Amino acid sequence: MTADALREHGWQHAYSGKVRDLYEHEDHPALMLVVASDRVSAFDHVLEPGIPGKGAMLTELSRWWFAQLASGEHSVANHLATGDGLPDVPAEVADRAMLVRRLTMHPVECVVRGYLSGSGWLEYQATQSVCGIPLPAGLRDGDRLPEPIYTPAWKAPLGEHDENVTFERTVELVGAVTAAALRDASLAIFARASALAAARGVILADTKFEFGDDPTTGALTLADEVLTSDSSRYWDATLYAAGGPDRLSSFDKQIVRDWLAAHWDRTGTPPTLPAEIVTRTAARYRELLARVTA
Ligand code: PZK
Repeated sequence: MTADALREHGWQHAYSGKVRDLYEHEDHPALMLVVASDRVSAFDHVLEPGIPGKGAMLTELSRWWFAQLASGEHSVANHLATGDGLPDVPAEVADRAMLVRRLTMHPVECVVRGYLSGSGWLEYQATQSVCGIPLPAGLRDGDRLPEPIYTPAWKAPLGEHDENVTFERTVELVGAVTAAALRDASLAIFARASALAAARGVILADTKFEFGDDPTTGALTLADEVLTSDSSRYWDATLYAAGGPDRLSSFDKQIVRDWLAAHWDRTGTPPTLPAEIVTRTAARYRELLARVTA
């Protein structure tokens, strides 16, 4: 139904990620439509059923962050399309779709970490460094870093896992000027966003940005989704400070992950999520949105 509605409005499917879909318009080659679904993935599988409202909530959070970051002192350009003569977005996807300008994307995932967790924690345990950045000894999972670090990843072809790389490798991939611009913009945005989140009782542990160049102006432009719980790790500041076993429980699909880990041996097709898990997960997304945008 959704694909039909989009096609009737001239939108052709371009490609799909695990949880989002990208469309092109026959009459507007300079634009794209990013449509967030209610799909949720964990342990590399897309699960059934979806989380009602997830696509709309994450889209609302992205839009809110784009607006915050576009205003003020260190404003950053973003890919949202505005103005006259734009094509219709079907009402049925409007709340989970972003109409964007087509950019020349840089093949670098711009990850910033203020805390050590996830793949950074794994790499640290093996090397005491992350993406070539040496770190102090004795850090534990979830510890705050002395200062936020830029830990880029190379965007692997669709379906493959992104690969952590050194800053020097990004210089080879995109050139020295762009590599430095990506790093500096990422660290600046992270500083702004984490301060704002902290004021609302939420720790922004890490996040991933994607940038492209605007083909008309050449300006470095923030793309993709931004600072959502799919692209970021958010923790509850109160739980973190209390130091209990749930102190690193993410404001995302943590409930789904925990349930799956207890009910699935990770072979074959994952089981269907119970209604209670779906409801609690939706509530968690809702709470993050309410807190951050309060
Ligand atoms: C673009 N993606 C990732 C997002 C998917 C895949 N403004 C832009 N211009 C050109 N390309 C992209 C964007 C953006 N955003 C983003 N891949 C290309 C992606 C959503 C669904 F399947």
